[in-house]
Amino acid sequence: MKIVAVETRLVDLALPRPIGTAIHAIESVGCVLLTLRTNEGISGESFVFTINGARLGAFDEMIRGLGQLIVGRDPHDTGAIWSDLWREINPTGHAGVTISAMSSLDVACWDIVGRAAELPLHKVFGACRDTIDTYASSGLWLDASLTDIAAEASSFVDQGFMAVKLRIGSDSVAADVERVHAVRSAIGDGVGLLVDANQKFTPKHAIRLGRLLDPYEITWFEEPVAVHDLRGCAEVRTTLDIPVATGETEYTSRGIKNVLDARAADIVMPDLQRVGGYTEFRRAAAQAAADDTPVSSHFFTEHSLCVAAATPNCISVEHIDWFAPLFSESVELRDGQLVIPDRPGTGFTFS
Ligand code: SMN
Ligand code: MG
Repeated sequence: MKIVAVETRLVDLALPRPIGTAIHAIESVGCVLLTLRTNEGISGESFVFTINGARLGAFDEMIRGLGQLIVGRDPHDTGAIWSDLWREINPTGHAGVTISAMSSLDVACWDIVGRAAELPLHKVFGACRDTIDTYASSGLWLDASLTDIAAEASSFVDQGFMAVKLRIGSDSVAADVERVHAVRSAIGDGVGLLVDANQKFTPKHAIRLGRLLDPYEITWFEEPVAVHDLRGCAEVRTTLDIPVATGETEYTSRGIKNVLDARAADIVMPDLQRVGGYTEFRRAAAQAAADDTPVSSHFFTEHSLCVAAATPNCISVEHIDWFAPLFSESVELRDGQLVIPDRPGTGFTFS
């Protein structure tokens, strides 16, 4: 089997309303949709995105540029393709746009592998489970009022979610405690509550806030400090009783290794686009397993399900509905868990 064509399409998905985190103002997500075609009529799909579609053309150019290098290759050779592209990108660097492009090529190759074998990818990788825990993440934004986040949290519980993620990152500690209080009161004691600061805090601020959040049974405190401050993140983690989760902003298994080596996280959160597709997700997760550290996937709900289902130490998949319009199939929530699709490849096809 040989790859014969690399096709991309650019689409912009508007969010239902503009939203804010501690570091993002988001109106839409611009996506590059990739289709790799083979000489046997089987094709593979994947996508990468940028917030508000910013500089999306650079991602498209990088995907098509690197994609030309794998035309003529057998998509089953994901290991060799990864290593060859890794050498090729030395001048542009092993992060950012280049790794995002490699991620998309890797995921599309694996999709072909699954489709050619007529197997869902978790069965190809080595399945561990057919459902996985999740949490509602398409809401509870930092720019929403206390009344709105309480109502939104209740509606997630009504939809069947057993956990929700609240964005924090207010200037005052008291304001964030109020937000947590409002959501905990709305969802009751039996539902998981995660908080995500999107790197807003200094270690001291995060520790002060974390101590005050102790009574609220927080599942994890995500990205408490700047991504480069692994020492600060480790300080937050060792000082607080609340587990610390981080890793979505790291590139490749090397980035995740740095987090593990710094003892900066109780849970690492590889993001399919930044970690480098399924090939690097599995390497990152294996390193975390050797370190007795669980992983939880960031974004990419649809495309993370298969790899999460084949990762023994994966504890959950983030549920974000932004990319649902891209696909003909929908993710299924059953008893508060996501069902791993039994369809070939990633289990999702572009609509
Ligand atoms: C997040 C990242 C990017 C945009 C919105 C929200 C957040 C998450 O960090 O983990 O979902
Ligand atoms: Mg986050």
